[in-house]
Amino acid sequence: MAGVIEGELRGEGLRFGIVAGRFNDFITSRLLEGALDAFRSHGVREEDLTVVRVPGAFEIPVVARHLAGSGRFHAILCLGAVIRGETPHFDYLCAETSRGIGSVALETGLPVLFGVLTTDTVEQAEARAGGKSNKGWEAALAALEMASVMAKLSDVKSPRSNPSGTSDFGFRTS
Ligand code: INI
Repeated sequence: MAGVIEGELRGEGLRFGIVAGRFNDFITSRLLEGALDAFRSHGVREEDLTVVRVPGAFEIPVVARHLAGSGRFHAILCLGAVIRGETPHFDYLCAETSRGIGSVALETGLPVLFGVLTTDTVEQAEARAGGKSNKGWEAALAALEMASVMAKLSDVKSPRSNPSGTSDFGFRTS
């Protein structure tokens, strides 16, 4: 039987940093509310949630990097809204923002979640930032799951440090 490591959606004792762009605030504030609701309803304490607002999506990665390097958080959640109709720089902005956020995760080894909407129209953005379907909520659940997965992975002993070849989960690692 294969050993399977899966995250749980339990927020007790976990700390999250949230970086949210102010550009298109009528969308990003809804994503932020969705994310905060998701964290609170899964047991994350108010004092374990830190929100940093930044001007726009382009500024998200540098703040995410700062928070990720602080050692204070189990995961960082990035929220923003880039809407094509409003900028000729849409493709550059989306590419830079996603590349930057992905780099922070790989560089720091911390889960850094991508909750940045990239849509063609305002209507599409609104549909993803509503009460029923809210990408902020969804990204917060992914943050909870990833924080749990990473905690479990850090418990798995490598074969080198664990010559018996048995993990904490009872399955063989070598
Ligand atoms: N920032 C966004 O988050 N969304 C956008 O749609 C957007 N548009 O359309 O330009 C946007 N621009 C601002 C950008 O993120 C930076 O804040 C700005 O260029 C200063 O660096």
